[in-house]
Amino acid sequence: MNIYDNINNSEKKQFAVLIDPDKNTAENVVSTALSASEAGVDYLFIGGSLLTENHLTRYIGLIKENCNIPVVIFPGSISQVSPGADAILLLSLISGRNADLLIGKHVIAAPILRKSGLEILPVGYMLVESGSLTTALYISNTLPIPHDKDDIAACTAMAGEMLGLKLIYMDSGSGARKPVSPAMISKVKSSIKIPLIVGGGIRDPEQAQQACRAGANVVVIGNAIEKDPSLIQEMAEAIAKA
Ligand code: 1GP
Repeated sequence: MNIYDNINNSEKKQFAVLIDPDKNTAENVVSTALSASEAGVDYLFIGGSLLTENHLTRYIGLIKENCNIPVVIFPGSISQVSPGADAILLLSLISGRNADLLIGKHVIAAPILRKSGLEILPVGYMLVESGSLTTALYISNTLPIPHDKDDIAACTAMAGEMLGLKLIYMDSGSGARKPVSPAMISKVKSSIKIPLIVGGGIRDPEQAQQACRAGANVVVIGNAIEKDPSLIQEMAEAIAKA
């Protein structure tokens, strides 16, 4: 399956569950894969800004053994390339001005990615200020887009699209106090033609639905589901109805 085409051509809103390999046991990963499958989750994203354990490849294998949902690596570093997945988000951190995360790491990763056989999804990744210093911000050593500066977000996304990136991902950061505002999502969506992924700090089905209605094509939820796995079903229903 070509994942980009699947995102780009989907007429319905899509739901990605994020699995942080450091925060899950093997048992959790299996049960998340099973309940995601039952709930009709579209993608399982896996990765983290900072991984201290070496579970990534094993957990991808476990997911593959237990469900047919496409697995997309959401890498925090170039060590998170694992050929067992279906695709990888090649993130260029366009909200920041850290040259290494705009292009430097990509140069080093390119030959590894080419050999991996993974589908490469080129993403304009935008961190949005969320009320606290998230791991992604600290590790990336960048300034986020201010929460209420919708114009900056729209111009950044437009520039990413003009540079040829195929997706925009607006992220408040994992466990963010507040998700990206519907106003910002809608401003960005109306400024671009490429699909929009939104995540970070979405805790309840209403917020997921608001993000979709504002223009997100794919909503990503990690923390809330780690804390309460029964939310998968509710979130999936809310996103499907959006
Ligand atoms: C973080 O967008 C993802 O990069 C998901 O965030 O864990 O807060 O849902 P949460």
